[in-house]
Amino acid sequence: MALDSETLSQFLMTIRRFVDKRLIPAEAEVAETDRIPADIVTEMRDLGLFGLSVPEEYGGLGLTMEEEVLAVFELGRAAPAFRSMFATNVGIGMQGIAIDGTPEQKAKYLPRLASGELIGSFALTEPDAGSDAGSVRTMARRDGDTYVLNGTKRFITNAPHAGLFTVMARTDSGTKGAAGVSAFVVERDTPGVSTGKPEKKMGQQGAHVCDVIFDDCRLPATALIGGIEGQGFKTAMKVLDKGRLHIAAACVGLAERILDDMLVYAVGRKQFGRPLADFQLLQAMFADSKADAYAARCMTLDAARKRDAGQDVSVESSCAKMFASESVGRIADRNVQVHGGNGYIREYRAEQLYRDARLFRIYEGTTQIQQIIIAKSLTADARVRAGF
Ligand code: COS
Repeated sequence: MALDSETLSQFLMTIRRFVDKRLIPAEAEVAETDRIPADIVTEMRDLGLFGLSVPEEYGGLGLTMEEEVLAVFELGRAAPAFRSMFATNVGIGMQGIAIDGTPEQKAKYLPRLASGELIGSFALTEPDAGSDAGSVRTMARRDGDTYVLNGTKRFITNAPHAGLFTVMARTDSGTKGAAGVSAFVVERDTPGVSTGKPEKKMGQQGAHVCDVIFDDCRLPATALIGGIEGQGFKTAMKVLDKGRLHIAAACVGLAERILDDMLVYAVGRKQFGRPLADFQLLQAMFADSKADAYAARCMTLDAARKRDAGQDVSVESSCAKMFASESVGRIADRNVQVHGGNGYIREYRAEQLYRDARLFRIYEGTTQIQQIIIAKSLTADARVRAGF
């Protein structure tokens, strides 16, 4: 349910204060220790961040997509590792259940995901199935009232902390591609589930990814999301349609933060006897960055409103994710440039945010996958219009 405007603006102000007073000051420590302090995680839980989009009847805040992106514009201003802590619960780690789960699955898991007591992870990618998500090899073999799961999932965000996985696995070995894939909820303590060593990454220290291995892991038949086989790929795509809007919003928040950092540095730092901000070559970078961030904000909000209105936003979601992630990459790069030599030095945040932003163009679908989704839809419509 949509919040009234005063409650919404108070909520957004509370998040902004939390980001400015708690998250941004802790960035250096998190980057250094690769760990988000426990008291910050507790504060995130108290603010309801783990349940932003979980329906109110299941204990979440029940935000609309528009409200969620407004909240994530604020949260995205801090280094992305903080958002990652709760974002799999808000997004891909929970949405499979929220969108396609049975009433029993929703009642069993959503309240604990909303409170942050349970961390949810989305397990789609495999060593040989990244962009080609329909080619997953993890098998779920039906055996009486159970399924037996075998396979390895790769780069699973928050897997080291997860208590629950949404797992896409093949239930029909005879059907190649998307149609043979089903989605399951798998509890961490199920015998046969294990996780690998957290990967050493280029950026986003404090957010953890690792392999998840299923070795003769026996699940009750009730673990099949929605209770219908062969729907798992579609569930994953619906989850990603929403997830990509969330990522676009995170990119907008970070883009606006980096532009602020760039400007503050440029008005303070002098060269040739004048502040950097006086130089027109740098002013062009500020202007391009503002236009990039503003366009990404408008596109993300528009797509979110369309989703709230019940429209299919697969194309808009891909446009927003592609544009916002590419634009935050450009802005992060300009920020390093404006900082000059200091931009390459750890003490300044410019180099960290540059590395952190790089992932946005890759996960939840690379820029090239977004291009394919957009172009496929456009050409299909054109064929219909042109009668081909
Ligand atoms: N919502 C609902 N259903 C969808 C859908 C969506 N957004 N997108 C596709 N589908 C359906 C299609 O309608 C089709 O259904 P039918 O077989 O009933 O016609 C089915 O799913 C297969 O779709 P398609 O043929 O388009 O699948 P492809 O194998 O060609 O894959 C891409 C399409 C490339 C878009 C998909 O594999 C993808 O998104 N890959 C990237 C995965 C990704 O983001 N990975 C990151 C890891 S997750 S953090």
